[in-house]
Amino acid sequence: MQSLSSDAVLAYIGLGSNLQNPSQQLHSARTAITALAYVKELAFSCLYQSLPMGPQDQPDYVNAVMAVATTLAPLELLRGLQGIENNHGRIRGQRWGARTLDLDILLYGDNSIALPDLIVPHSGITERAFVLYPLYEIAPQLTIPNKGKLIDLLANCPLAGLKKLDA
Ligand code: A4P
Ligand code: MG
Repeated sequence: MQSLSSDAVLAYIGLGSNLQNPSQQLHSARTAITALAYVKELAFSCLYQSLPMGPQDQPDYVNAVMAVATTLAPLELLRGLQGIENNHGRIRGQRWGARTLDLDILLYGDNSIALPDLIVPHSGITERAFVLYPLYEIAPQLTIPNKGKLIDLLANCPLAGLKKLDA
């Protein structure tokens, strides 16, 4: 793994899958993210099983959150993650439909980004148990830009069927 300069940014990535062995998809994605140039893994949450948000006629999801240090610019990181999604057989069909792998940039330092292709903090972050609980596991002290303390957001977010999976 390459070393990162001191101007690296702490970013959080949300991982999700509900097709073709979701747990394996997430393990493989973790390896691929760590192999990206200028990205270093700092932490990886447990895997969580969650009920689908959106169309209900799809399998349950497996979700996790990863913390990385990166010197990639936000859009460079997004393109790297989209390449990994594509390599995992991601087919973009129905919005919120079933997928082999979804990689979202949840946070990029304390930046607020509003570009046509990239909204950070990720929209919906505050209402999604499958994001907030794994995030809390690896970053309990976190404050989400313009949204407040993670622990307060969690207190207002029902589990909605979220279950931690055995390692
Ligand atoms: N985009 C904008 N901001 C970001 C960001 N912060 N990170 C753009 C990543 N991408 C971002 O995404 C559509 C576009 O969002 C991209 O082209 C990118 O430029 P996509 O992955 O192609 O499509 P999508 O994922 O179907 O749409 P969307 O709105 O991103 O959905 P979400 O929010 O990713 O939710 N239920 C459970 N239980 N667990 C899940 O993980 N995931 C989804 C998808 C639905 N239901 C789920 C889960
Ligand atoms: Mg997405």
